[in-house]
Parts: sequence; structure tokens; C-alpha cells
Amino acid sequence: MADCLFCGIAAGEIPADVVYRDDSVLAFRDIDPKAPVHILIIPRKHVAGVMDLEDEDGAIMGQAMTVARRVAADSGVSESGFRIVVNTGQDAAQSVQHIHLHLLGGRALSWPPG
Ligand code: DGP
Repeated sequence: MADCLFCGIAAGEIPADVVYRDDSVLAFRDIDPKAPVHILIIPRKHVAGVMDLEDEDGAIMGQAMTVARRVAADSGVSESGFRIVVNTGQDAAQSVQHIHLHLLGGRALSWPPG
């Protein structure tokens, strides 16, 4: 989608530290990490947010979660633990309108989040 930052990253038009890619999903390091491991996992398909998901998107989001498992293992946090977050809408401070999983780990994470 034109003017979408994460579509630009998925297309290779905007640089990012990509840690995993396949035909449907991309994972790259967050530009402003909130933990020693902070990786964003996105579907290549443009979906603005959770409320924009269609029934047919279930497979690709399942693939994104499977990639999260792989990236967690590759990042060395599968034993210590990690958190997967999907910020959705204004109250969750979603700032990029292309659905993404945050994978956060490498330190003890407090709960509940702020
Ligand atoms: P959210 O607030 O949930 O929409 O998270 C968006 C995340 O995207 C935020 O943690 C910072 C990250 N981000 C914003 N711009 C860029 C960028 O140009 N490159 C990368 N790698 N991450 C970005």
C-alpha cells in the first residue's frame, strides 16, 4: 500500500534489520527497541490492524505467530521467556497502521503494561 512504512520495508524500499523473511511474513528489529530483543513481525499483505482482519487472514496471522516462535528461538529467549504484543488503536498507542506483532524479551517484563 502506498505511503505505508511497513509495506515499504516489506518491499525492500525502506531499510530495516531483517531477521526473517518468507513469501508472506517479514520480521525485523524495531528501530526504537524497548527490550534487548524487540522484533516486529508483519504480514507482507497490508492489513491496518486487528479490526481490519478478514476471515481469510487467519492463515497468514498464524504464520506470523509461527515465525515469532522461530525468531524467539533464534534470539535466545525461548527458555527465558518473552512477550508478544499487538497494539490496536488509539488507547493501545498503535502508531503504525500495518498490523504487527511485537516480540519483546531479554529482560524481565513487568505486568500489567502501562
Ligand atoms: P506500534 O506503536 O505498536 O504501532 O509500534 C510501531 C513500532 O514500529 C514502534 O515500536 C517503532 C517501530 N518503528 C517505527 N518506524 C520504524 C522504522 O522505520 N523501522 C523500524 N525498524 N521500526 C520502526
